Amino acid sequence: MIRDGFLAVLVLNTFSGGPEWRVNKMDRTLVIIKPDALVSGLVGRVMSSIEDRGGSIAGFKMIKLTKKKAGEFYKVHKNRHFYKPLVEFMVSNPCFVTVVQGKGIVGKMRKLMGDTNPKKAKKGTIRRLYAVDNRHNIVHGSDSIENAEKEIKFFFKKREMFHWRKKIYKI
Ligand code: IDP
Ligand code: MG
Repeated sequence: MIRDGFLAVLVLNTFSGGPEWRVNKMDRTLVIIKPDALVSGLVGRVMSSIEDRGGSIAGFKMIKLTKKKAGEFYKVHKNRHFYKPLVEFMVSNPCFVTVVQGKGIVGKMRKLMGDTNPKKAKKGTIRRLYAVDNRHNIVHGSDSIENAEKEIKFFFKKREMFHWRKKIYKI
């Protein structure tokens, strides 16, 4: 209930479907917060670091991957020794799929994640800070603009992504 004299500060969301939702054709990427992050209570910290780097959240949902979906997502690695355990890991618990938007965001998110192997990842990166090993490494991030578009489409319908204004709505 909003009363006289009470200042309610709300974030104004405006929703628009269709291809125009992408503000100024801003770059976007797919970040997956993997099941190990959820289990370790790191979801908030990962999200904070994404926002701290200037990433705007355009889509976000919690999902439990099926083996079929995880296997398809990582099909490029089908013949690698780590493929099967990777799929098992990704379906072990829910994860958060996230569309992140911003200038040069694909590279920014890859830099923030760090090397696949946390031992090789630079100081301050998410994987260096939180990952256990090169399988359980907290986050996925698209590795190119082209793959980002494909990966976003793999998880999100247009109506599941949002265009919102960077403006505080005051009553
Ligand atoms: P990336 O996530 O840094 O882009 P990719 O080579 O695309 O790394 O591998 C996809 C995922 O597969 C990694 O994030 C990690 O979870 C897992 N993975 C990659 N290499 C290995 C490995 O040598 N052993 C175990 N798991 C691996
Ligand atoms: Mg990759």
